[in-house]
Amino acid sequence: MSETIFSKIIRKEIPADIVYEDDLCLAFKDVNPQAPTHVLIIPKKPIPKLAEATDEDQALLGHLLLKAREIAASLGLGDAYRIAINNGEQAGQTVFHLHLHLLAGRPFSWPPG
Ligand code: DGP
Repeated sequence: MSETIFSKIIRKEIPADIVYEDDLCLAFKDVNPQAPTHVLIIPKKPIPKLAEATDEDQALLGHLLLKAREIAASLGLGDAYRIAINNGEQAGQTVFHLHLHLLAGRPFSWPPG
């Protein structure tokens, strides 16, 4: 697994606006927000992308989603938010450390661009 900027954020080697942390995951504000609220939720385990997660990661993946729910509630987002995962370059992934985007605070169109 190659090192990414997110590994450095996990190790606190570079700063980030952290909104939640536990043993398994870290959530911080996206440096290039695409909505008034834009938080990234990442596993501390460096899985490059969803396609490379394994059955062993089942509990971890569930943890990320449930934490996204909790973080959304703690930020007062109500039920108006979007969770997105970009998998692979052609789908818009630029940082190859699995992350959930939690976006809120504006209308979202469907399908996404
Ligand atoms: P994606 O395109 O799905 O791989 O999303 C990567 C996101 O990561 C993108 O929205 C910008 C964000 N990002 C990249 N580098 C940094 C950083 O150093 N700090 C923070 N907070 N966010 C970053």
